[in-house]
Amino acid sequence: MNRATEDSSSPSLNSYILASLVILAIGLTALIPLFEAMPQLGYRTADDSLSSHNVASSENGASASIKDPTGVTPEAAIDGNVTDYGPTNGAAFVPLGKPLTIQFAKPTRIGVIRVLLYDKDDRYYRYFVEVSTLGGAWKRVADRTQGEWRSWQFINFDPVVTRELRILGTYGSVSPWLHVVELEAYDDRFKNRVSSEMKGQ
Ligand SMILES: [Ca+2]
Repeated sequence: MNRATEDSSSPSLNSYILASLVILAIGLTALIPLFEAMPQLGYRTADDSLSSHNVASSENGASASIKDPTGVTPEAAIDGNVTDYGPTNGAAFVPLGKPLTIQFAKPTRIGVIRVLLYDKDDRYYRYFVEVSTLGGAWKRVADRTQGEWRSWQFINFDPVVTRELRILGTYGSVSPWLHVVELEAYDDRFKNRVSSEMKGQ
């Protein structure tokens, strides 16, 4: 049986090993773009905690602001801390009628928002939440300007791609402030997970 080799000699075991290594190297090189694309495809290899998917957290590059000189500590609403707070600390203090605005690191698809309003007493709030559309207008995704809204808020809506959202208090039963201990935003893929992890809170 004739087999072609570079020097016309018979193929040896070494040439088979070399050929196998070359094929393996080509195969691995072809897979690199796939591995690089995995984060964009939503695959996570290490941290799959719910908070790692919260695009409104400072840890994930979001920023918070209150465009009013009386509003203070907007960053407390996106710091991931939902346990250390009191009547004068641990929340964004937002005057009624003024928005707390949260900007994401980049335009992102969201369909679920979870908010913790100050809940160390029986007070309640009224508020609404809006997201900016890519055209620049604001779209209201939650209108809670009626009723009594306390503690953890679960907001679910048709998903939108947005870079920015805002929450604005319209009423506070104790004082003219909206106290936002934390606000989180997720892709609607996490709706069930966000909802189930609220139990017991
Ligand atoms: Ca917080």
